[in-house]
Amino acid sequence: MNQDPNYEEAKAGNLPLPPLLERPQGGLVTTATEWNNIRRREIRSYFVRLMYGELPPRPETIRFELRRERSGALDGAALRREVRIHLGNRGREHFIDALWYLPTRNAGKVPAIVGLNFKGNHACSHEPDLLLPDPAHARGPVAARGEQEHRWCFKSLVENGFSVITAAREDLFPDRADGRAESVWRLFHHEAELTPANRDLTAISAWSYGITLLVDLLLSDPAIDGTNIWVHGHSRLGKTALWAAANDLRLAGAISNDSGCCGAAPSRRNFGETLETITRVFPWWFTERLDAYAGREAELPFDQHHLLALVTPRPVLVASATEDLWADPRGEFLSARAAGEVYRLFGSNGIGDAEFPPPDQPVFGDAVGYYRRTGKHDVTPADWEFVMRFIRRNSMWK
Ligand code: GTR
Repeated sequence: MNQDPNYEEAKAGNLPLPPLLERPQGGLVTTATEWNNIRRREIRSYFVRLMYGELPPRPETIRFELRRERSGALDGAALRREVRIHLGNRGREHFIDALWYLPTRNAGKVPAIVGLNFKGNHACSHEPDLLLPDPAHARGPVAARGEQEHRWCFKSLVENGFSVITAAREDLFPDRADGRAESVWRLFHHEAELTPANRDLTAISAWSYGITLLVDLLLSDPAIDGTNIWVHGHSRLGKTALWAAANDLRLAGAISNDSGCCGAAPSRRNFGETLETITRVFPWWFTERLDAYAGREAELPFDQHHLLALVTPRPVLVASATEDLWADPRGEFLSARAAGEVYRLFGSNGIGDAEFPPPDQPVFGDAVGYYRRTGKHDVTPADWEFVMRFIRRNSMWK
């Protein structure tokens, strides 16, 4: 194996996506209740076993420490909080630092967007007074302030009435093969169990757990509309956003941006990144059992449209970028369309039988959306415009 990636549609393979509603031992799921009670659990357990593992359990204690609060942040648009989430379990401790903005002007409860970031909270905004990462968590070079500000657009989001909250992936699981030893998993396991070989304790589940902790924090403030908390994630954190939404039913919906292989893109298509590459390069993201399916994708009892379907009946938006062929934009679209079969059990039409759309022309269907932004693998202000439009269309909040 270890071949060059394929970028030719004609060679992507025409494997059918496996059925969503047909049970392995036979029998079709035909109602939303059967989906929720039977098939949803079955599919979630496949993903646990073969791809992401379980999320860590609840710790014995969770405490929120407000380290700093500033009104008038972002040129007066936001109330900004920097909160440390302290977790305790069996005498062990771990913390996660959250950066949280609330709109200054709001009437009533506000919707919220929750998502992890790649390079630290201080890298998501140029504000000079943001706390820098704690040295205990900052391993390797610390990113420059505001280095990834364009990926967040905090000001535009709060001006549009959203609260936004983020934390760094590294606080949950340092993103490397030996990151497990310093990850949130150490609250629940002895050092000897936190080796690179113990792949049931995955980074993607640790990151998803971070999302659930940020939801806990959001819900501690009555200004947040608890029925309107949306998870967003880019790339590996887009895979994370989908897995978080599959597990945390408090999330109102999910937005996966360029999530690609093991995110929204079907494993069965040979286009861009494959299971062979991803399991070889990023083994700590997944359970070891996934490795065996490299080159044998058709034997997986699910594909990634099953992951999107785990978000039902809540809305899901799948976003690609025209130059991000590694993430297989057309495959991401096909998953989004296929997931519609389950949304229809809930009375939503998904994106119906829409065709792969031209760049920058979203298909915002009924509870499922897809678009392909012009440009590279990234999150841009144009992405956030699409995201806000999708959320407005698909929530009670306008
Ligand atoms: C790539 C990886 C992708 C995606 C990306 C990212 O190297 O192959 O699956 O996760 O990283 O997170 O930016």
